[in-house]
Amino acid sequence: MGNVDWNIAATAITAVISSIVAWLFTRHLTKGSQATTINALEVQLISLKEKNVQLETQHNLIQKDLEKSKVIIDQLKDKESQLLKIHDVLKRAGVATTYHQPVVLVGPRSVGKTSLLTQWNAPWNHAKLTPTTTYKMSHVPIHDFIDKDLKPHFACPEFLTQNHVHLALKLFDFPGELSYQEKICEIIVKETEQVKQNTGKNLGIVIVCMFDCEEIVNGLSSETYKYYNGDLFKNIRRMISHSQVSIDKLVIVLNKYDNLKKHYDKNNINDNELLELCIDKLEDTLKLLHGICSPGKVCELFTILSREDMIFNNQGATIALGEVSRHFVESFIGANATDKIFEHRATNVAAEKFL
Ligand SMILES: Nc1nc2c(ncn2[C@@H]2O[C@H](COP(=O)(O)OP(=O)(O)OP(=O)(O)O)[C@@H](O)[C@H]2O)c(=O)[nH]1
Ligand SMILES: [Mg+2]
Repeated sequence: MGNVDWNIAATAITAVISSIVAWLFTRHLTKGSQATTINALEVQLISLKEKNVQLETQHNLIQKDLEKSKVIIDQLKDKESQLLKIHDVLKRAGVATTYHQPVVLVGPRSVGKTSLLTQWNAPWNHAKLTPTTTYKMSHVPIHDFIDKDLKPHFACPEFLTQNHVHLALKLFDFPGELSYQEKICEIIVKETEQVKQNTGKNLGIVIVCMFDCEEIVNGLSSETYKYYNGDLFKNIRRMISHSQVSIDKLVIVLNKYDNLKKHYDKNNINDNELLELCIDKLEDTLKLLHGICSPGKVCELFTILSREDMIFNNQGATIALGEVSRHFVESFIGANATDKIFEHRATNVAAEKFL
């Protein structure tokens, strides 16, 4: 019994000692791993502290940027309200577009080309005229209207606004000398191209052929015949066949009617008869213009354009203006509205000479 107990006690003691040794060993091991963990945590802590410092620095920078952004936002808000005001003004102001009908005044010396131009663009100018020495271009306003389609504003293209359309003549006056006919041809070609391009319409040139109609009394002067027999009209015909020019209207202006009338005062002949007589007498010269446009585009009228006694004596300048403008204005606002603006028409007796 005593032996058995001792064995049990020895076994128990051995187990207890083993457990103690194991516990001590484990404890030793645990202490080692805890130290490692602590070290790792300390390293992490240091790095987190560094990160914290970095984040704080970043935070401060962002804070500063935010302050700056707030200032910029306030400035942009001011700008926005300014722009809205400008938009409002632009919307009400609209844009203006000007289109020009090119018109050339041709004829020999002293028939009254510059007199017609002056009555159209500066009728208040009564100064004495001198022969034209070089060609000159002037603008003559003919009609303004507001387009039914809105147009992008040039200052802010996404903004559609009212389009105020101005229609005007681009009027060319030349010295009445043969040598200038080459220049006239050059201008006709250039202007035909430009009017089509600028308007996007199938438009052309208007030619005003001027005559001193008193010449029919004694037969046309050789200067007049030579002028209309010059290269100008031959070249125009050639250029038309090459589609380089197109003529929308030919207005025959029989100027100095006051002088002509004096010769027929006693003959009891009315204006229409006198006009037919003139066209007959001009037949040979008008034949030189044959083919530059269709008969339907030809018209003629008497004018008195002298500056003396201008208010009471003048005749025809307004009708002539209507005739040079009519086709052009019609292409923008239609025939009915155009007829209301240019009520009076010239006659087209000369058309038969163009058949
Ligand atoms: N009696 C009369 N004189 C006119 C009339 N029209 C113009 N004149 C005069 O004729 C002269 C010549 O007129 P202009 O207009 O200079 O003639 P133009 O065709 O321009 O002449 P150039 O420039 O030399 O080619 C001027 O003295 C005008 O006052 C008219 O209807 N009747
Ligand atoms: Mg002149």
